[in-house]
Amino acid sequence: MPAEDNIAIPGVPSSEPPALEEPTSPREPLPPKPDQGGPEAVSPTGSPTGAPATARAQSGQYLTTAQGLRLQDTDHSLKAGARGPILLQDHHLREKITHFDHERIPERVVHARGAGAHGVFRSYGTASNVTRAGFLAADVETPVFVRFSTVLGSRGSADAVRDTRGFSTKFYTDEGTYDLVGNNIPVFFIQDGIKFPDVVHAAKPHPDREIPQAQSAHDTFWDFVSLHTEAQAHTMWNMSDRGIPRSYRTMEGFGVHTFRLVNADGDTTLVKFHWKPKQGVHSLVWEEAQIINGMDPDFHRRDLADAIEAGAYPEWELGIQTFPDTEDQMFEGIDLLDPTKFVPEELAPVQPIGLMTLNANPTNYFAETEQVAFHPGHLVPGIDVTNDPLLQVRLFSYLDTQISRLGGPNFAQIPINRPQAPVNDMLRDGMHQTADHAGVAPYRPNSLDGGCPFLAGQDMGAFVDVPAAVAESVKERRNPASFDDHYSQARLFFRSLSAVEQDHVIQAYTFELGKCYESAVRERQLRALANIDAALCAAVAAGLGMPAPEASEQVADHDPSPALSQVGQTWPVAGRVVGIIADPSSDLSQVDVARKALDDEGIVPLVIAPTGGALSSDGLSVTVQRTFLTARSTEFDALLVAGGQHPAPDATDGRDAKAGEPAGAPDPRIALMLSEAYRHAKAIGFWGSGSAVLDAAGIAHAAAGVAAGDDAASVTSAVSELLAAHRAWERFPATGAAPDQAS
Ligand code: HDE
Repeated sequence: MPAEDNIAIPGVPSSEPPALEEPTSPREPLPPKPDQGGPEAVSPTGSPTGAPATARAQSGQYLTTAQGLRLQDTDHSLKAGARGPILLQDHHLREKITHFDHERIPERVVHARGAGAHGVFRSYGTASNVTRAGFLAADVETPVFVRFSTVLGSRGSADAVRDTRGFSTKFYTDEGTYDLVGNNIPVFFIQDGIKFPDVVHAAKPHPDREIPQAQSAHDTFWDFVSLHTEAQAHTMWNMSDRGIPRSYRTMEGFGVHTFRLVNADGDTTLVKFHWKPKQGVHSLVWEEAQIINGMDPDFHRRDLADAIEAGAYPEWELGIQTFPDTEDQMFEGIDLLDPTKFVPEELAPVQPIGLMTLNANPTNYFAETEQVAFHPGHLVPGIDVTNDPLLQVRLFSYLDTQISRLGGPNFAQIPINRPQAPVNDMLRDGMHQTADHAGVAPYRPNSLDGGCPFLAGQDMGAFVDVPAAVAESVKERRNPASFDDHYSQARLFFRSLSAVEQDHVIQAYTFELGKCYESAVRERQLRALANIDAALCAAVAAGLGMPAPEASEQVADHDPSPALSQVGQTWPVAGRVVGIIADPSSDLSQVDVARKALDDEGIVPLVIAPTGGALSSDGLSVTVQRTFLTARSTEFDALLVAGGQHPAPDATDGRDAKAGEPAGAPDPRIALMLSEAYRHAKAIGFWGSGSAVLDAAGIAHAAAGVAAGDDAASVTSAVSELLAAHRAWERFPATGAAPDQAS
């Protein structure tokens, strides 16, 4: 093994390297990998079992049936002779195939595609004045499981699609499990949950051909959101860079609804929850996202797991915006019960209340990430709901959906869903009951089981519904008038973005509407844009080749919120991925300097060379992680060029179309990689013979975001600085659509 291989590259499949030949000596199952964790070992009713983590999985050295019977053969069915028919008596075959036939469960109707991780939440105690939730008291540590997701796609769909992302957190608190089931966008499509099936039917693939998968760029989606104009604020966020996050690690999270906190004195405060990523908020470029979806549909899932495996634990600060619990539940003219509205941070600052660190990958995707069941109604004392009509419907929906998804009412007993607080619930029997309940009296009051379980008072940690007043009213299907403003916050969001971000929004609308077949749908959406921002509408209309309509409504102007822009700051670089392009002519000592410098900063260095194996010269050897065939620019946040002039042996367009014309030096795939990275505003650094490679790719040495130098150390440090700003947007002039550009 090369000496410098002490730099660990994430992605290792197993906890021990495999032998070349099939192992035949019986031994115990391998332990989980060091980066993996699992649900706490508690009984179905929340009692600690003390069992070691490995006891969760398979045990014993030999293959057995589900009943523990050891088997001698699992490759041949029991047949009437070597060429004869299979016998029905083959109990092992029937058990194996029957179980396989039922391996799949219904995927989530929305948020089917997800990735999960374990972690811990440490509370600062700064929320103790507004909530009596025990896990929010000072310095309390609570285990968490988080599931990130896209909304629209099926379970096997691509990660880097334009979509909202789910951000669900399960806090296993001492007072019962608390779920914060949020999104990466603080506003939602609809104001009343009764429309949820409609918006989802519109956004999912068309029911006749079942296309397009995991996309909003189609007629039914834009038909719905242009008719239900309350959806315009959310779609504006979707069309912004927030719709294509760089990573789950670089997303904000929002509880969306307003919740009601209650403190020890019974005082109530209205709040909105925010997750702020320590890694910063970053996004992909649309072309990059499209390439990723082909090259690596698991991009976000892999990124999360690799970062945790590499020890670059993602962190988010939980924060709250607080509002007085007034009778009208309004704040600065914003209706706090309208989930299509957010409150700008400039009006109500986000106050940090704790830090979440994700530090372990799931041991088994299905057992944990697929079977985890979130529910906005999983509350703890000190956190209560409001009358937001979207939240109210969710309070019904999430329990109900698990019954068909997880096969019955006992899903809370699945290990990942087990509370880590004592459970004594009088719920009995049902499909998949795994608790062996003792006693004869699952009812209250009783005397036969000694009266147990007893009711707790508030002083004993009971959840007590806030006695919130309900105004005298009539039964009716109607929204309050304050829900009528559908455009002012879409405008506020758009006008808060920098010019480069506005350019992306214009392009996203033009792309999505350009994919719609019906011009009536496009035109109707343009009418909505006309009410949001005339310059935006004009730019999109120009791209579509359609006239820009006039605004039809007077829309209130709000002050922009600079906090909404993602650009203009610097962020930590740990967990990013840098590709180092090298070939046999590269100075390997310099390549090694770059690798070590990146590793020291927590950045993952991947060496890209003409062929696999290792590059060796002068007694130095560097392991190759990617070849010119397997690498694509999209995997890297930045590129360092330490060579690449030598075309690989497979650089012929017959073998790899990417290696097409012009053939020769440097390998055309390196030129492609560099030109993509350049277009996607990524940092590029080079030294030595890298200079000729940049020339061949047509990249100016002095271009913005390009770092040149004589040695790897200085170039790597310059690239790391560029990475901290995420992208070199100044490489391209941005026009944006400032309001004064509107005619
Ligand atoms: Fe969900 N949503 N939702 N949703 N939602 C589900 O629950 C639903 C809404 C969100 O990682 C389902 O267990 C209704 C808003 C996330 O397991 C289902 C309404 C927000 C996840 C459901 C909403 C969300 C879900 C599907 C309108 C952001 C993934 C499977 C009233 C605040 C959770 C499941 C995970 C999942 C219903 C609106 C976020 C069907 C009826 C608003 C992150 O119950």
